[in-house]
Amino acid sequence: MSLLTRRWQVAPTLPAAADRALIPLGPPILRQILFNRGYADTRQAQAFLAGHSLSSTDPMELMGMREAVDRLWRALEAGEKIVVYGDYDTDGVTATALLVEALRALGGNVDPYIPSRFVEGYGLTVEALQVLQEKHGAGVVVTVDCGIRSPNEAAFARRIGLDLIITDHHHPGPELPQALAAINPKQHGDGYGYKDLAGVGLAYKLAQALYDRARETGRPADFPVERLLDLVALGTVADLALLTGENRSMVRKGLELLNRAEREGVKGLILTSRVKAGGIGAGTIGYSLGPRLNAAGRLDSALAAFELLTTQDPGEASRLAVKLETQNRERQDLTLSIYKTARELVTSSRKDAYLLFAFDPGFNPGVVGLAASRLVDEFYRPALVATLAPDEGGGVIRGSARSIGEFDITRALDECADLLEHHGGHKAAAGFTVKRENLRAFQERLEAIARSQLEGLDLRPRLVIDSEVRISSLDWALVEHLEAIEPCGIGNPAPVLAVRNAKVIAFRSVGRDGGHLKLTLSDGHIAIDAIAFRLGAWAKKMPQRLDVAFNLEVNEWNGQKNLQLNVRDLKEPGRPDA
Ligand SMILES: [Mn+2]
Repeated sequence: MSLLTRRWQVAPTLPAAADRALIPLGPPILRQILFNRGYADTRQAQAFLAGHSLSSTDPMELMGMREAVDRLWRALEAGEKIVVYGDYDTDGVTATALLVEALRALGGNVDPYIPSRFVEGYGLTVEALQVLQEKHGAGVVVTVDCGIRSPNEAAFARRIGLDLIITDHHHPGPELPQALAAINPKQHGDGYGYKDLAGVGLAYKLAQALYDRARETGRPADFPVERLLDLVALGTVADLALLTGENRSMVRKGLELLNRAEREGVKGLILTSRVKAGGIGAGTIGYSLGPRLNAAGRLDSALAAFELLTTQDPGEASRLAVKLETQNRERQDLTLSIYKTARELVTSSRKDAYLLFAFDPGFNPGVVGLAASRLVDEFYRPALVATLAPDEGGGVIRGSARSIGEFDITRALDECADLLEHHGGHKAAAGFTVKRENLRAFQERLEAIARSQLEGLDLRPRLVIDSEVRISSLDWALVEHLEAIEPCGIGNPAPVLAVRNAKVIAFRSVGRDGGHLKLTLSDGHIAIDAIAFRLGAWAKKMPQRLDVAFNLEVNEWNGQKNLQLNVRDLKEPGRPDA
């Protein structure tokens, strides 16, 4: 059970005018949720519900796209070797698979290259670029999900006469790489209307532009580019990109493809992870499919995940899916043990820390980010977990950082750039390498930055409640309306509803060690079942009435479907929300 109490924050009631505008779209609870998500007028709300993107999605509006397409087109026509240079996480692997498939379908001579987390680490290296030119005979290298912070490597490529095209969605650093083309909607001067594409989404934009060129030149490919959206859904959700705008529309289409499971690798994953085909949502990717695709790169080589996604051989697909399943179990065990050690390190040092920092030379570099995430979940502080970089001869420390909404970790690392070898990432997640002799100074400066920004703030996780409701309003029609909000995840959370002062008519703790709780709640007329994960301790001192925050769900059991509250938090009535 979490040590933290949550702050309940009930969303402000929508103004009457906004409510009137949204009346045609559904019942009051849905209208309130649309308003909470920022869709205040009919047109925006309709586009959201339909999964349409309101901004232009023309790939040519991305800066650098024309140069990239011109160069790749020349390579395609000449049969020149193209290498797609990816990353070892799910976003990077799906992006690599997507672009390799797209270029191959256009008749391209393409090799994938995914660096090893253990040998090379993240991103471009001059050694790899040299090998790609000399051994693979590459004339063009296209990066996906990496490269925007590699000005030195881009300069090297230029020196050896290797054309480099960068596609990356990470925040650019102060110096942009002088590549043949750099595509990144977050770079200064880019006018593309949607900024939150994942690496795989950006790879898709490049594929789209290439297919548009193919159509214009009368060289049609043998399959529609939309068929690659299953990969976009996997990478976008696994990378924790916002599920808004264009990402939302691509993920929705991608989920349809995933549920049809035409790709052999997806069939394999569905079997080994015991996911239900037809029932795959964003949550299924986040909790089941994404971690399995990630596991290969965390423990060994991400190429296994790439091959799983691109193979057309059912036998190979099931062999690789079994391999990923085994690696995922191993990854879970490793994460737990590193998390426990890191937890001891951070709790033994200081109790009032604004930032958690755990370094141990024995940590496995593949899972330090996952351990950092668990520390953030438990303590609600930015957390860094670091280990010795295995490839750097013992003098360099490599780590992962995860953060909270109140603290932009990549900006904080920028302020420590003079002490770091490499760093980069997003507001909420980043990576870094630091020389051993700079470790202490780095840690101290980072702690000072965290203190200056976080001191005095009420640092507790918030639970935003979309709407207070009555038990009598929880019916099947509402479930159907709420389905239109899917896919839910980052930037579009699953709707949280709350009932006040519900009568507890039955309860018992369930699960191993009684960690969970089953409840039956009532408003005096209607009863409804609830499941409360990790809240089993309430069974020891259950009040007669409860305030309950929950997601409304359908529970399927023994062929029976029932409405169920999936409890997010419990509170005694009358206690303040925050
Ligand atoms: Mn990414």
